[in-house]
Amino acid sequence: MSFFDRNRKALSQRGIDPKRLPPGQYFTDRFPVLHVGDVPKYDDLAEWDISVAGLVERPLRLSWEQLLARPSVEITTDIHCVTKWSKFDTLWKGYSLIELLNEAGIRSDATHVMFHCEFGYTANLPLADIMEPNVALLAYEFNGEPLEGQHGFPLRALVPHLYLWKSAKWIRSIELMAGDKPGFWERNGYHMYGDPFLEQRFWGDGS
Ligand SMILES: Nc1nc2c(c(=O)[nH]1)N[C@H]1C(S)=C(S)[C@@H](COP(=O)(O)O)O[C@H]1N2
Ligand SMILES: [Mo]
Repeated sequence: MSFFDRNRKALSQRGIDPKRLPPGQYFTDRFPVLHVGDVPKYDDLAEWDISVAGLVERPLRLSWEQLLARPSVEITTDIHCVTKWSKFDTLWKGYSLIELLNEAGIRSDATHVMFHCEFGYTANLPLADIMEPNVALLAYEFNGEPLEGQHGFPLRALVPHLYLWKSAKWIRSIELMAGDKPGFWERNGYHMYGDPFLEQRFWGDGS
């Protein structure tokens, strides 16, 4: 039996439905760290802000304090990385992404969003994917603790139904766009959408 088969079997023994593990994935209790480039350092979050730009009625900029003052939501969810690890029942706290976009007023011609992060990392996804409340967060806590620097402190996107490269760490701006555009990994061989259950890892993988 292969590593992947043994791993999937171990899931049932833990009482977790193996259907929750997408094809080609293994589960882990660790929380691997993956990114390109450096981890940004913030001496003073008074300098930090998050903005909403592009096809919105009222471009918007919030300070760290303003973001924290808004009602938070918590979600427990499974996460799936294209490098084949998945993690079950992770707990995140943050601000509902769609609430922030609605506050800015989504224009009717907007169809996609682009996340913009420190050092130029970007990730794209359809707006339709995040219209429901609490499917995507701007997360600042993981398992009850502030995000660690390497996992995105102070703020990361969390879009758990897509491969984790879409969950952009160190996010600073969200751009509303008419039509889709590739982000960092999407320009470098990864799938434009990235559904883990359809194994949309790379360009040309099934839709
Ligand atoms: N800003 C930024 N966000 C990023 C990345 C990155 O390189 N830069 N890598 C992505 C990828 S490929 C993955 S798998 C996840 C990993 O998140 P983790 O390090 O918290 O496990 O972050 C995503 N978010
Ligand atoms: Mo990744």
